[in-house]
Amino acid sequence: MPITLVSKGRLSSRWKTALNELAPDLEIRLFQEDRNKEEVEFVISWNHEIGSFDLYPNLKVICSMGAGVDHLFRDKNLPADVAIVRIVDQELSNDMNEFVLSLIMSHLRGLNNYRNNESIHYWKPRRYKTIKDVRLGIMGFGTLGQSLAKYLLKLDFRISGWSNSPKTMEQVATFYGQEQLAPFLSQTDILICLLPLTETTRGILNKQVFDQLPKGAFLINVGRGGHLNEADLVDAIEREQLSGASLDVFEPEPMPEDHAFWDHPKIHITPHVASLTIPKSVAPQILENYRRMQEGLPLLNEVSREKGY
Ligand code: NDP
Ligand code: OXD
Repeated sequence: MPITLVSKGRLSSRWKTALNELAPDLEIRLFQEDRNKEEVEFVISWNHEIGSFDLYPNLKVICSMGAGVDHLFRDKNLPADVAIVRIVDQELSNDMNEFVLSLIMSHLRGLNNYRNNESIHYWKPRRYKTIKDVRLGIMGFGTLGQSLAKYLLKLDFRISGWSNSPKTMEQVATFYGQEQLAPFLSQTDILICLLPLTETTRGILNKQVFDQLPKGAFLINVGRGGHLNEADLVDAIEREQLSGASLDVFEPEPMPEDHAFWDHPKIHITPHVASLTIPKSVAPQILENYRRMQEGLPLLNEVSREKGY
């Protein structure tokens, strides 16, 4: 039975190669060339055209090409009895850890500011902060959030995490639920968003949240663009409630060329590159799920439809 890649924007050929290296006899199709869709029970997808899955009458599993599944839940017609699985991968966590560390250090040492000064040939040394001067708050203390905390603890950062349900991690102050959001925020100098985008978390990075952070706090958003209320961010920076932000994710992506953030001196932009799934690294878990589907076994990394992540 074939697997079909239903993807806009992720290089299908790399996925096909990675899967066929481990399973040379498995037929991997591309959506555009898939003539016999009734033969397909398992698809791998990223940013599909809404309605694409309606064409697969025998679909059993949709596998996200990434950790996030909000791109799938955009589709209000997802077949009801189809299981949704996502990527959980050490390489993905490692890359996220390194990326967030570089954003934190860039903020502490004022590198974005020097980049702005460089463009106008302006020599202006400033005081900088170090690791011991700040407290990090990781919003979304799941696979990536916890991995990040463990990584940063080794560098002696002070860390707290906020999630839906209670968590414990040595040397980390953990908070959960709406009631513990305020105490979490009040002791966070650098807020790192690693939440999934759901109906509950959409727009969560807003004035109310910013105003509960200590004055001059910094925002790092590597979750999703839909988490951020953009006008509230600009306003919080203007009021100096926030000292700035590093944003990796946007809604929509790509961010439009005329978007005001491009020229904002205190907003640092990267084009959704915090951590990119490496097909070769995740091919084994995808093939394992394909086998489990065929044998009617429980799937790995299955997403809750109810929670939306
Ligand atoms: P997980 O599902 O493992 O973790 C999500 C965490 O968010 C959990 O701790 C969960 O709580 C918490 N959470 C969810 N909803 C709420 C809520 N309403 N209130 C409080 N906490 C909540 O996901 P991952 O860590 O694997 O990935 C997180 C996100 O990172 C992805 O969904 C994606 O958007 C983003 N991402 C971005 C990348 C990039 O390149 N920029 C790359 C990869 C991922 P609980 O544990 O209690 O359920
Ligand atoms: C992901 C992403 O969710 O790339 O994996 O953002």
